[in-house]
Amino acid sequence: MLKKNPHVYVTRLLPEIILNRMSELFNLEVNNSDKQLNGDDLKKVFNEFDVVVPTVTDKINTEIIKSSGQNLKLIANFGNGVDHIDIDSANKKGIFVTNTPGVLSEDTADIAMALILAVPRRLFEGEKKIREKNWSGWSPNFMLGRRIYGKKLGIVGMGRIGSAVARRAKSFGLNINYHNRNRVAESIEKELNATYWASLDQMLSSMDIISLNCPHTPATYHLLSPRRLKLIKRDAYIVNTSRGEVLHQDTLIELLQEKKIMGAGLDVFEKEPLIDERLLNLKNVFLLPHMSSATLEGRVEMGERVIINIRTMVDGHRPPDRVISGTTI
Ligand code: 8YV
Repeated sequence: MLKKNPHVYVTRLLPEIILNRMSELFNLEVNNSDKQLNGDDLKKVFNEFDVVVPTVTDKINTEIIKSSGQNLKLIANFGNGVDHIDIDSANKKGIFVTNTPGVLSEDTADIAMALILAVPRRLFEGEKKIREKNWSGWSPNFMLGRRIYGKKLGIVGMGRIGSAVARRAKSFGLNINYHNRNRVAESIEKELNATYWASLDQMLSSMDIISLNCPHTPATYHLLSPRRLKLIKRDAYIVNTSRGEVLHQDTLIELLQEKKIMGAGLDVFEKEPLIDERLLNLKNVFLLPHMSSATLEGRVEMGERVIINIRTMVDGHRPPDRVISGTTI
């Protein structure tokens, strides 16, 4: 149970409308510098406050959880993925963890779809030619990409975001395939005309485009391992809007360099915000700075979910978006 006017700490600047609402409802403190907090800062915050609202940039490991004081009851994450939070340690200490599911699925799926279109059609290379004043005019063999229509798309992780990608991709004439922990309902398979692959290996080796849409959990860390990445067809593309850790980045880079995978669209990376220099030198990759859920509407809705989770707990109920432990795909 949380006290009526909980002392809430928000680790990054959120949309103003959300911070204003929060300050009406709670005894609020915000990291107005908007700079990522270091371990010591986090320990201090965890020790002092009743509720902490972190984001993906806060690494909340066992040590941080251990430093939490008697008052800390809730880690109300601003974001869907919770791989930066040691949920088991939190739960053991009786601290609830919540996230903001659902509200960023469509925005994330838009960017996944944009990458699915942009990489095979070489949009970024074309734009670069113009910007660099390097375009000498049309010719039949200029900037040839690969057709999207009719290609096989393999979705790894058919949750909310994966299904939203599938709906978009279907309308672009892609053939939908998926691998997931559980097979989705028959009605959804029918609606999406989707084929389920129990074997991820088999799916990977047959697809033209692969989209990663599963959460990062211990079970999905390097799910696309070096061995699995090598199963992918030479003329296939990979799009990742989930987490960098879901694929073995080093191997992906090597395969791209050796032209054993045709191209990649990456919105997430291992060790963000560091970008491996080798990626910058590759022509066949399109890189985005973890922005797939970055819409004003999405951020406001994420903030609203955070408020609902805190308020529900203040009212003595279980917060609706409680996360018990990392799930697998
Ligand atoms: C968010 C994300 O922007 O919600 C997620 O899991 O990856 C992002 O799109 C970020 O998590 C905010 O904390």
